[in-house]
Amino acid sequence: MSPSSLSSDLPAKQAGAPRPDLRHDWTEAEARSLHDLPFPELLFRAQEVHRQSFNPAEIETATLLSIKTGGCPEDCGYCSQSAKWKTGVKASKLMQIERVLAEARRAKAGGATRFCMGAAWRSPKDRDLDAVCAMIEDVKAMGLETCVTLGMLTPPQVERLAGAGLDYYNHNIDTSRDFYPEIITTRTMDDRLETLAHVRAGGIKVCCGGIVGMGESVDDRISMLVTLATLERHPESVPLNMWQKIEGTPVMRKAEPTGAIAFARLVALARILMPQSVVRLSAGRSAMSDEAQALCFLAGANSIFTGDVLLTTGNPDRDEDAKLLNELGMRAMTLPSRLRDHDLTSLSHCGRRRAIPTDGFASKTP
Ligand code: SAM
Ligand code: DTB
Ligand code: SF4
Repeated sequence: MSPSSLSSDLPAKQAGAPRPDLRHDWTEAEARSLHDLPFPELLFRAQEVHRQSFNPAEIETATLLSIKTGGCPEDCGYCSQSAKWKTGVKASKLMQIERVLAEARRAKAGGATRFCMGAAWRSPKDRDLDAVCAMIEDVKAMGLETCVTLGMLTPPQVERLAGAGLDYYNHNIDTSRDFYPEIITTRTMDDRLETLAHVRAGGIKVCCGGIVGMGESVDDRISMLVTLATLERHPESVPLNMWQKIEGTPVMRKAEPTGAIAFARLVALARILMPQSVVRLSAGRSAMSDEAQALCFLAGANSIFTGDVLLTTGNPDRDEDAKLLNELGMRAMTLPSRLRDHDLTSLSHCGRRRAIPTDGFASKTP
């Protein structure tokens, strides 16, 4: 299939049954041999795989909002929001829905197709979930895809989020199984995998990736990707974050900067191991040159966060991103029309139902 024959609604296909030709039995040795290929060969293979499922000129754009910042009881050694570290991040309460909706409108006006809401919780309380479900319903009603990241979930909590019409749940495994205890001690990799299984069983699409540059080895990075690629179903979305330096965190003492080529190798590997997943060049773009970002797109990354903040740290502003995409002759993906016809009229909210406008949906190329 030629790239030009691919339509811009390809990610929508991932909601369907998994393709029988997707592999879920990758070994770390195989992944290491791919990773270590001569760079041009690795990129060539990743590009071949990329073109089978995606238009390489298109990039998905999502905007993040921290709806509950700081004061988190977990001890993730990389995070500005853990109450255990003195990072200067002030703890705040759950944001009022009106403010969240105003930010979602801004994200939509800026061209984002997905709005991701993050909360610094170990796991949400049921009372919190009432408010988050209302946010999901209202953001979805604007014609945006919804994603939340709230920490660990029980099956009934997943059911409530699914009932609110949630599209994606972000829950990262962050690193390899071996390196995990060096970064986080208040939960295990298996706790993470358990929530992911609940999310999957509840019919919500999975967004799961990790962080690079926390002092882990290349084998740890590869092992993290193999963990994702050997799940029963690959995550629909795989965010790869370059660690954003946070003064006051334990990772600050062990972090090593990751070069653009090393990062692009990882992107290419993710693309080859999980051909139909959207691979997001997630946190860390502020510290990357245009050329480094372009290299990641060539390696198969096809999603970015837009908007000048992530959760607590910076991101390139929309104008910069627009200029980069324009210079590369690339464009932002538009939402599949399927969403207009189906999801927006079939929401079964946490008890609320309303007429949902389907106008104002024009795609916007930054
Ligand atoms: N508390 C929830 C959780 O841990 O799943 C949601 C919020 S948490 C901030 C979401 C993800 O952000 C983490 O799993 C981690 O992968 C990423 N993250 C946090 N701090 C980061 C940093 N300094 N640099 C890069 N990624 C980071
Ligand atoms: C993901 O993988 N990266 C996002 C999102 N999922 C929630 C978060 C990045 C956070 C970067 C550090 C900060 O802004 O605090
Ligand atoms: Fe809390 Fe999530 Fe940060 Fe860990 S990554 S400290 S769980 S907000």
